[in-house]
Amino acid sequence: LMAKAYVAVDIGASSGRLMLAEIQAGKLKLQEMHRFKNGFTRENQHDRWNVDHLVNEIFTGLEKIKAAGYDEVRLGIDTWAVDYVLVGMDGKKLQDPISYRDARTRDAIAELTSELPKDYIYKKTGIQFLDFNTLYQLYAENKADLAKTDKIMMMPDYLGYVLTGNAVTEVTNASTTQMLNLREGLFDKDLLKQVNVSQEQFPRLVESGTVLGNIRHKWQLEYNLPQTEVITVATHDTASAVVGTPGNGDHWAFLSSGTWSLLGAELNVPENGAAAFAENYTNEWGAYGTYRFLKNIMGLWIAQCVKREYNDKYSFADLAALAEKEKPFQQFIDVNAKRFENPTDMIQEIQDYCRETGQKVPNTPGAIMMAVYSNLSLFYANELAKLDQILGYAIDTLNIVGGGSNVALMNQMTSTLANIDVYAGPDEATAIGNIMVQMIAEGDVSDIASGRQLINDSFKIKRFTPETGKYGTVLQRYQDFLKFEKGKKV
Ligand code: LFR
Repeated sequence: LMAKAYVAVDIGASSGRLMLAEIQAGKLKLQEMHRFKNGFTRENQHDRWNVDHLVNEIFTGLEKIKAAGYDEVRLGIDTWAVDYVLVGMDGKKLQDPISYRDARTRDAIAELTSELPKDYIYKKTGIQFLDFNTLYQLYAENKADLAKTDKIMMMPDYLGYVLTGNAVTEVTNASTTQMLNLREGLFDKDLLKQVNVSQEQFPRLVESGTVLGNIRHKWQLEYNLPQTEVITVATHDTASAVVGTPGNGDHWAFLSSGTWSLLGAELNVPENGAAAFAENYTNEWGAYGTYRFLKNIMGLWIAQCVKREYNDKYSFADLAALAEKEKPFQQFIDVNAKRFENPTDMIQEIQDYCRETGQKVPNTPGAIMMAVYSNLSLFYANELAKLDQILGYAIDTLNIVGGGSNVALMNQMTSTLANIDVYAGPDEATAIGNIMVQMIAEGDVSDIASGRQLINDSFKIKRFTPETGKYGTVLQRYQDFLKFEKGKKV
């Protein structure tokens, strides 16, 4: 008898993959079956995702899995958050969905919060203010399109809907809309009203780990697919990444390092007091009643843009090797400055930033990448210090997962700057977390704690320890720099 096979469809802003997992001899075995590119393109005045392409790639991946001899699989889908598809009365999408990096929401926070105050929204939702939250996207949405909308489906829910014909709104991702009420556990009526959307326009809310249904017969006829049961996992990629992070003890922090760097801690009770509000920390809902208390940091997006602007002449490994030859901390950069969110030319933007702040301008690929890695590491260390303060205990280890966990240079710098042990890996934590929720739903793994133990036993995790004192007062000086820069823009 063949072991049960599980498939994670994990789609990020820059790439997607289908990973196949099985438990063999007490270990989780993971295989990449298909990988494809993702990205938004400018169409009809907006930056849009090509969702039909994503659906096709899922079918291609499933065909490869069938060809490899798997006749029956479970499947879960996770993607980035906040973006949604408007579905009309005929059950079809009205248009290709607009990316959260599109400029349409630039002034939306200011406009909406002039009507409903920020602290009021934060108390209700516990969600950080990011201008691309679904709340502001819906606020900026074309009113005629919204009126034609039967259902608003979050990205992974939409993909699940296309596959099975069944529509739900899964909570880990729905929480990133900044429209769920923490106390009631439902969409908040005031916030819905503020953006002219009715509760009925969202498919019913479900927890992660529920069965969505079998893949439609029509797709089975059109493609050569295995028999596939879709399970609604923790559909927000970051929620899956945290499930897939094998933290130890009670005081670990996670850093999910991909297009974004999501740094924070897993909590059982949300932390939406004054300090969390002041530092714009978020309480996204996790699987099994947990909260992802974290902050979004610009992350490898900066590196992805730099790589693309060098026409992909260098791989990420090449870029890291070039950076290693440079001196760290040659300039301070607020990596979370808005200007880095979607610039026309990232390299130019970094150079302009350094020029405008009177610092050395990096000119070679190595120097630019060292500036990026140095400042991401500084930013992480600064946020770890804030986490200690807000949570009232000392974080003792940082688990870095995702593609960024392969950058040893950054792992080591972060460990030294923050003066804590860093555990790096697994790099496919998101797919692993996706699969873990399926395995728990199917009874193959009993709970999240044993799931994390299984991850610890199955994957190589590297440890980095602080080289105490090596960088002197650089973190302190970086913190002063950030304060100074913040004070400038009033
Ligand atoms: C990471 C992520 C973040 C979310 C951002 C936008 O891929 O899902 O958690 O804030 O993308 O959706």
